[in-house]
Amino acid sequence: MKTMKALIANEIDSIAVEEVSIASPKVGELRIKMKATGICHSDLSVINGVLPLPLPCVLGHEGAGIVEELGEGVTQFEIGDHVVLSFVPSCGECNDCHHQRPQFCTSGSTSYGKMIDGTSRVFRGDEEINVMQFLGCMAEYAVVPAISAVRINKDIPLDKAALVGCAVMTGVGAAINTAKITPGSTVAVFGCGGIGLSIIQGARLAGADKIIAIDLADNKLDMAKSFGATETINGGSENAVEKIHALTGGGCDFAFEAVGIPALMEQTYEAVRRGGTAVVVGVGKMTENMNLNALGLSLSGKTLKGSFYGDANPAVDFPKLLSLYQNGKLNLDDMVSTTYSIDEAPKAFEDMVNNVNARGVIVYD
Ligand code: CXF
Ligand code: ZN
Repeated sequence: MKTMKALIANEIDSIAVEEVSIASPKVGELRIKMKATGICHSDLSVINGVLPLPLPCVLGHEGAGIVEELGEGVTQFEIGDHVVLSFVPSCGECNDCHHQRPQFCTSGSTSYGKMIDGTSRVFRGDEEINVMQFLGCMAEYAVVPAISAVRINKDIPLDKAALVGCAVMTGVGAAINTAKITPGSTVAVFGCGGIGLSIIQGARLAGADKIIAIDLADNKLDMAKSFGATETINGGSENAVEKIHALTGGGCDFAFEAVGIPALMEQTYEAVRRGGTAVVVGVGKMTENMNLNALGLSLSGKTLKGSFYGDANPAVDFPKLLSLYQNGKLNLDDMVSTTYSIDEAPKAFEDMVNNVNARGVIVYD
């Protein structure tokens, strides 16, 4: 057992940085010395109950660190390897993994909040603490399934690399893998958080001609421009759908929803031209539904798609994104707008709610 600080959601709307214990890795697991953890809206969704996870739970699902201990049977990693963590363990053996859909691997589906074998590694006294997405990496250490880790080059700064574990993979992947944006396309992105900004970067990489960013916060729209948006719309003071139609001559080719709000999902669908593609990336509430006109879907010939984890194969796509970063094509430096210590994690969440950052990142010694 090792003691460590971790950010724990104890009950709905109640978080605390606490000292807890973490056990050694078991068969097929790794202990990671965390170096950086991004703060994501999905962590907030666990805190406020939108994502119903068993509590108490160590938050964190977007992280990077260094392998410090190998569990029995682990041969694919060495101590000292640098890794980015994937929030879906991909076993490589199930039906979905065999069909190039590792983002839908079900290896952990019966042990949510625990490790894949259904037991915990994190303890507060005798009490078992859950972890988010088999990671719980908003902590000084994390014990994770080896199939949740992807080795990366040691010369990549880990605070930048961490973002590839969620926001950047989800966003760039939605643009490139899910929507398959083609050069010269017109694109609209609703919501300019870490995922929306990454969709904008993905659209830029795919050669989109117009990239229209929509948000309620003007500082987010300024950030959107710096990552590649060519026009911006403040959805609080303008009718976004009308303006997108005006800017694109009747609707854009691709539109993305990156917030998780049904009304915005509907606007995303309305924003695309006939035959265009609307992609929902935002994670909404289980209790809410979006409305589609029953006549319109067929007559408009539009495609409506969901996108989970950027339709990624983490083992292949994480290194690709990091190579784009190293070659100056993907801007991760400006995505990390503020770093915090683990003790400052509650402040980092406040800043996220107040739209302060492109991404806030917790860094560890
Ligand atoms: C989420 C999706 C639901 C599980 C946690 C991660 N994606 C992005 O934050
Ligand atoms: Zn996330």
